[in-house]
Amino acid sequence: MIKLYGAARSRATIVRWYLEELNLEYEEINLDMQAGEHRQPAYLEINPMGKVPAIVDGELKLWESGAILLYLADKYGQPQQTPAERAIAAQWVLFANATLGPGIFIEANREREMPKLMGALNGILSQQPYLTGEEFTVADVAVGSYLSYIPLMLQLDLSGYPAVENYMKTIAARPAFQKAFANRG
Ligand SMILES: N[C@@H](CCC(=O)N[C@@H](CS)C(=O)NCC(=O)O)C(=O)O
Repeated sequence: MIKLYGAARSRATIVRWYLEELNLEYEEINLDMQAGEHRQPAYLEINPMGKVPAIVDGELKLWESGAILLYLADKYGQPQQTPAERAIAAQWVLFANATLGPGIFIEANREREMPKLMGALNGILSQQPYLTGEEFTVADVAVGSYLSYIPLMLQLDLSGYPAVENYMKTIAARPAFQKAFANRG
């Protein structure tokens, strides 16, 4: 069974959401970060960077939430993906972690980045229900997670991005999302 290493209110929620979407069985190990469990040798064997989330799936130890999402998509998600489809998934996962997250959650970037990024997302989501088209995919877990962290962590007015707000409501209604976010500790 897949083991998910996380901690309360951590990015483990992103991985938990996708594990739930894929209906996979998994065991969750919650590290006490206040007590420094993520810096203990036993966990550094799994992630030498001492950060969560990480998974263990058989022989594989894997860390970085984006890499974990892409692995799960590849192994357990939509089958027979073309190189182009896999690249589009990677594009959105990298966008979420490297561009959207820092653009919104690092205060010094927000004023400059938020209108561009949220405006573009609003344009895309005005045309189609999900980021890659008609189907919910791993791209929606990656980007949707960061969008869903906005009302949980920041007080930002998103009313200028109505298609993004609708999208956030749609994904938050998914049972897998509700289970994952309810268990975020
Ligand atoms: N880019 C990494 C970020 C991981 C990360 O920063 N995790 C935080 C919790 S959300 C953490 O483990 N912090 C503990 C520390 O840095 O000591 C990912 O997406 O997995």
